[in-house]
Amino acid sequence: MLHTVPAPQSPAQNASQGASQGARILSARVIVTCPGRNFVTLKIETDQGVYGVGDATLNGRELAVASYLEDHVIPCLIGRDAHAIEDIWQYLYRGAYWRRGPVTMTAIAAVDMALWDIKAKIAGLPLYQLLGGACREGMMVYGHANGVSIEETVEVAQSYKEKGYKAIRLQCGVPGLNSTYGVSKDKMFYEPADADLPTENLWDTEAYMRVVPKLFAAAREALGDEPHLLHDVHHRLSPIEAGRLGRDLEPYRPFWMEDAVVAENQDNFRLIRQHTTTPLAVGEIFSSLWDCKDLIQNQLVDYIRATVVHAGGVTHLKRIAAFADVYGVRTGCHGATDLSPITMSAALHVGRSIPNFGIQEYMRHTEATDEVFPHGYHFKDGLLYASETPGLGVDIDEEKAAKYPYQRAYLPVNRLKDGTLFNW
Ligand code: GCO
Ligand code: MG
Repeated sequence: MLHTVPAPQSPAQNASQGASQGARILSARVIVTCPGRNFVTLKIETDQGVYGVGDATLNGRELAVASYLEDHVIPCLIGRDAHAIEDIWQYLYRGAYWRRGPVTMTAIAAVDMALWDIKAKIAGLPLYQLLGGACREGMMVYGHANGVSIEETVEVAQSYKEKGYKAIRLQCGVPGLNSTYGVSKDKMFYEPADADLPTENLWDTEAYMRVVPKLFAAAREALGDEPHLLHDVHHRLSPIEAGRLGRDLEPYRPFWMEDAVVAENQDNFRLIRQHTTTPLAVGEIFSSLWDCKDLIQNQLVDYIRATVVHAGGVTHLKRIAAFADVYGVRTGCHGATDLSPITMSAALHVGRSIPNFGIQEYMRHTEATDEVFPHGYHFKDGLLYASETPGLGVDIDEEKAAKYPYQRAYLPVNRLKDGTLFNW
């Protein structure tokens, strides 16, 4: 849907349109494309001919965000000053009355990214320069090694090490389970949203807890002391089980244990902390600072994984990072394939400009995705480098995008052997 009708002027709106030169929002469009997986993109055009792009992808719930943007956000944007990023953020957050939540915050994030893209293009600077400038050159990333068996996973991890990766995430199959989170047929392009309706997986905590320490022992033995080794529990343990797993992994000095438990109850992490010195990472499904405020200020986690697209954009992620810095918590932004190259680009500009950058997740996108989203960031010797072109340094090729229509796809669900629905 193309919205071009100017919104009525309110006094507040007039105020926010005051000082800056030009760049009013003329129109905004949502583009849905599926070059191997679904991506939702917001493109905002200004009366200066400059446009910006923002990622609005929420895996398995893509069209909800598209509708939120088209039906409820875009009509409020037309005619506004594209430079008034903070005011527009507040307008969409406070002004909606219904705050937070993944759909709302993803939509706000898309607007925010697109506006930062516009501002930086108009300034003629790569975005990180507007965010305070470079704190470092490249951002350390971690790649994903996975395999059905321990041996296969370690072999893949070796190949990541040879490609120059300084940090590698390890996930292997669990004996007795046909499939599990993090293990894919395609070693390079892991894609969990694999079916038209949710696939049903089985889960077995005891078998899982037996295999992971063995995986880490084998990997440390084969890879040596240097590479950082990471693991994602994907929300599947109780706090006391997580404490045990963390302790079992300590001899192999993991970089982090991610999403060890569900995080709705932030006190869960207090219990884990009492039992292990394995560093903890959390936050890929968090939508705002309010989801991690207690975890950060009580120093219950070491890395915060909230990212640009699902946590309110560049503006809000900067706020989360600044808050985390006060407590010595570093960033480790989510970077799975369901986050489009627009998010990756934005995350790298944020990462480059903050003092407490920790690590960035990096899963390669397919060739078709890279063609739909041409971008200037690149990988070298285990680090990702942000684009140096003005703006975010990423675009959407709409002709190519149009070749890949939306295909419904869901993430799997998990059940225990007795049929109980469990966390996936
Ligand atoms: C990760 C994540 C992903 C998520 C996926 C869901 O650490 O990369 O856990 O693999 O499962 O992003 O959409
Ligand atoms: Mg994860």
